[in-house]
Amino acid sequence: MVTNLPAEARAKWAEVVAARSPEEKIRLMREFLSLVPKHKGTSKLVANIRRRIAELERELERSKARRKGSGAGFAIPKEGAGQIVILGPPNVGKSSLLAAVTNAKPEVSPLPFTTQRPVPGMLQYEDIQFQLVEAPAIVEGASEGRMNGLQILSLARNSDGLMIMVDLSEDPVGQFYMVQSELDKAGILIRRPEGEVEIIRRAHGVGIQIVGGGTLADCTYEDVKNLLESYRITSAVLKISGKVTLDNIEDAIFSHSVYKPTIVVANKLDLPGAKEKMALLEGEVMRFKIPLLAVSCTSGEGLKKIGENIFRVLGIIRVYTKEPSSREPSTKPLVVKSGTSVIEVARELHSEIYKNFKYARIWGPSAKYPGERVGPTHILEDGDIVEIHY
Ligand SMILES: Nc1nc2c(ncn2[C@@H]2O[C@H](COP(=O)(O)OP(=O)(O)OP(=O)(O)O)[C@@H](O)[C@H]2O)c(=O)[nH]1
Ligand SMILES: [Mg+2]
Repeated sequence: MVTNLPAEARAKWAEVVAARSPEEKIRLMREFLSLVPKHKGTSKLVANIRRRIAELERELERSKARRKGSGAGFAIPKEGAGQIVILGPPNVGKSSLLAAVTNAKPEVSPLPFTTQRPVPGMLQYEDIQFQLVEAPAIVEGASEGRMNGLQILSLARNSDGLMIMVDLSEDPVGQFYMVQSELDKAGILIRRPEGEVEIIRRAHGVGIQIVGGGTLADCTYEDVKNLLESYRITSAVLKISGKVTLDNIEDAIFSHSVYKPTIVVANKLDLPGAKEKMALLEGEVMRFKIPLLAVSCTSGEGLKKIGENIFRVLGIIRVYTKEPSSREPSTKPLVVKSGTSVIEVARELHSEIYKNFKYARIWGPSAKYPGERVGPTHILEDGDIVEIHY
């Protein structure tokens, strides 16, 4: 890990963060690299910074090209209860799946690289919808910019979750690891890390605040404060979850790694030999502790389970709000993160309801009995009906 960087390097990093233009950032990152001693302990950091310099340089080139009028970004506006980006090598059946489970009508063809731009479609799951977005095929070297790789990876970075798709008539294990390693090189993790850290820098005056449900595993608040100060970060909010180490925090200063809830879908289960390959794939995907589904877009087998798996991996719940004066709750649920409390729902609804909150009545899975009266910190569950009194 990156501990024990010389003080000049830490100070230089503060300049990198403060830099206004990409050109200046690139120059300062190069200067930063020249101040980092090169050994095993810093090799990950050095690789990370080099990648970001390369990314910035490519971004600069792209924005120059855009000004000349060629090519646009891949961003798709989000809709529904979550945006899931479908990632996979050419020809695995991404368009076939999108056509089978959503309202979209993408082109399906035996030729590789048929889909050239992202295609969105809505998937109905019970009373909510997810937005699936088929990304153009991803290839080895995407994280270095091959075949629109950077745009595809930024689509993935901005999503709520990912579906990695592989082909059971090819080498599904190799395909899975190819996609996983390109994501990893782009700082996108598909396995939930033990501790998650997000550093939100604030202009002045908040000091170092630690928020979120996590705990510090091997350090005290003072240690964190001293570490951040050595990088001249004196005003920031740290959102932590899980068990967070000092190393995790130092990593978060440099890299903007993100975790994306992910499911793996193995397609073409109808073809010969698919079941044997599925068994091999299971052994590998298991190590990431993420769901794996076998499907066939041709026969339809397994497709029904997709909605439920997305729902579970996103870690969301549906809450139905009800006015005290009315008999029926809303038919459209409010979709919130699991672990959400009654007062957080009040805040989502209206600032008046939040400010004047008195108590709530609950029906459903989290209620001890129908109409249980609860306070602001009561944690809700999927399917709860909430009646807020204020
Ligand atoms: N046997 C079989 N063939 C399938 C299945 N799903 C898709 N295919 C075929 O696989 C080929 C590629 O399908 P597409 O859906 O276009 O694949 P894609 O991943 O969108 O491909 P690109 O957009 O080019 O990356 C087509 O010939 C499909 O008919 C399946 O479940 N079983
Ligand atoms: Mg396609």
